[in-house]
Amino acid sequence: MAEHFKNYIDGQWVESESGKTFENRNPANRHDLIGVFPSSGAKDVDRAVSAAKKAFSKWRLVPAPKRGEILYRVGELLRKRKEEIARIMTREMGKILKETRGDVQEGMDTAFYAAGEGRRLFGETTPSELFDKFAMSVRVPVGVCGLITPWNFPMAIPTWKIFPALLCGNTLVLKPAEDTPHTAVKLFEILEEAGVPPGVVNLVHGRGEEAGAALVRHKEVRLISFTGSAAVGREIASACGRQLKRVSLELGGKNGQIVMEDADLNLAVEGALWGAFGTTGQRCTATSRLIVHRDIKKEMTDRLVERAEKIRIGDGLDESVEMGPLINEAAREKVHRYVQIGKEEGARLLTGGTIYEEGNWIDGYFYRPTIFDRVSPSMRIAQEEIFGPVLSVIEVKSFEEAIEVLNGTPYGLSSSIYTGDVARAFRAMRDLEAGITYINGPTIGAEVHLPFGGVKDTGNGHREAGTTVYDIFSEWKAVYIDYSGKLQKAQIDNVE
Ligand code: UN1
Repeated sequence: MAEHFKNYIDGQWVESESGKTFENRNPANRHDLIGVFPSSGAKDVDRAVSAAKKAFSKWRLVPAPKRGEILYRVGELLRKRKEEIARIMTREMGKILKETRGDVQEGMDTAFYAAGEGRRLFGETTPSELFDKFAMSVRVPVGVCGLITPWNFPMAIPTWKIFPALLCGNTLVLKPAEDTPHTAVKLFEILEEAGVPPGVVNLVHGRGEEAGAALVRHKEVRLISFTGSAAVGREIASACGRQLKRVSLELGGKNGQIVMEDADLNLAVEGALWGAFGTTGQRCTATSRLIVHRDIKKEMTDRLVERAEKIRIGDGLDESVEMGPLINEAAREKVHRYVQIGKEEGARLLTGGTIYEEGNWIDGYFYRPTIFDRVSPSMRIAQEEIFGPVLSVIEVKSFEEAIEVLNGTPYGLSSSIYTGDVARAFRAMRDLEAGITYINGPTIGAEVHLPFGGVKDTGNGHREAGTTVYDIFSEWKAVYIDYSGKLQKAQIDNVE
């Protein structure tokens, strides 16, 4: 019998109102049933939002340093259960253990950062223009937040949203991706154990079209934070726009790595392999374009192909495996469809491009690391997010052309340049249209104390992580204290 999981509402583990469920299976072996989860609808969301609303009246008054102490305990519990959760995560979404351990680590880092922020959460004081008057700005919570998260970082991304939301005094409802509900359950067990009061955090499982949409529509939800595809992001943004609801979006990428002729090629090869094939290419920061100077293109692609063909594919729970499966059948079909598109567009397939069904691996969604050469910047495989292990190599003749090609997509999340020339590094830092630029490093691997997000179609101008995420989850309030004992009129009494 498969284990049966529940929603977490108002401090209780509860069934969905309808009793409908969905299955969660291991992408490395579809016969491995992990559990059955509630397929929630509008009624469940309403229950969770009511609980969050009720809890808000008390939680917003808890001193921020105290809220921070609870988050510190959350970080400690994550540390204690890191290995257990990493294994659960690998089984549920496929990426290798090293990476799922990193995912839990990212959650811990975010917890400890938020805990420290409890004793900062700074506002500003500034002189008033009038005598005997004091002026300052303070942060206040937004209210009930709706958080909708993807499956590729099932721990890190929920924590990027949950911890700052809580620290700022908000209460929330999380709707995690249907592919990774088990990791979310583990996180909520920890939140409960750490002492987050009932109703402050609520977990509702289900499909985006049902539970997610109900959360976006709900009148009492004051903020939506979503990480996922640009198509869904647009829908959410327009629904929130009509309701004048605060919305923070972190959407797709088509990230490029530039390699100039003066680069350290060993470094550039290592970086491209990790950026393109780490997490089976399923990061929004993944390197999907390699923009290479023509003088070194042959050597670079020869080395990449040789290395890509040696990548050990398989179940991520096996420590010797270097690349796990794609998340599900639909994802694999999408990747394979893009490979056909690439061929039809006239790109040359250097390696991969096929489903991997060797030995024990016929029951998972495996795909070979794939490299296309002779890709022109306007081809669909160079423009659209594939979200899989597919790298498109684009040859350029100059630094200026490299920058232009890198900037020539609708997205702008991460970017990278490998060069030995400090002037080029600084120019790239200035001219690349992206929220993140790496010099001599791959496009993946952002750290939690720096702003994370992108320009153009990658989002709507917000930045998660760093200090900037606290601007998403708090409202600014300006406060004036007049101790002159008389009515003073700004802009009028201070004019000579
Ligand atoms: C994502 O792919 O949605 O920078 C997040 C990175 C990770 C986070 C990726 N720390 O690659």
